[in-house]
Amino acid sequence: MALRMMTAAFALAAGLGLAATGAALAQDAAPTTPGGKAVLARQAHYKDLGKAFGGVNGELRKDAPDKAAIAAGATTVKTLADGLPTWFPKGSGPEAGVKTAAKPEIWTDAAGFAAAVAKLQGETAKLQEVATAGDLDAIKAQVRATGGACKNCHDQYRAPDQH
Ligand code: ASC
Repeated sequence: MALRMMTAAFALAAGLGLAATGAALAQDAAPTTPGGKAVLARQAHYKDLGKAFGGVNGELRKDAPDKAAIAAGATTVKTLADGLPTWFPKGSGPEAGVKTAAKPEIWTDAAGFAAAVAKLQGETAKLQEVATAGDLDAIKAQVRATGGACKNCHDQYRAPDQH
């Protein structure tokens, strides 16, 4: 029950994240600076990440989850998480002139951010492993751990009013 509520909350968070991204894209002129372009690229990557993670959560809520779809989604999540450090080039913070929830602390506390990203990467690697193995209880537990790593980073490095 608690897990169901949590996965529903994650899916809701993912949906809200997509809506926020779409609004940001719609209201800003296309950026021309490298920093501004990096913000938009980053938002597209997070949209893909949220979609893949939300897809895994969606399968887990079904009576007969599609394990192949879960494994494929988990692989996408893991691959995106591995690339995440490249999504934050210097100049793609609030100074980019494009609406972004990325806090300056990502760059001023680079070691702390790197640690939070490493935590996510560790959890997503485990998620891919258990998803490939196919034990649904293990997958659900690891989805929770992965969501915790998402939240850990958001709590510290994402502006709270930009969900
Ligand atoms: C999601 C999503 C997030 C995380 C976060 C975990 O599905 O889009 O940002 O989970 O809500 O707390």
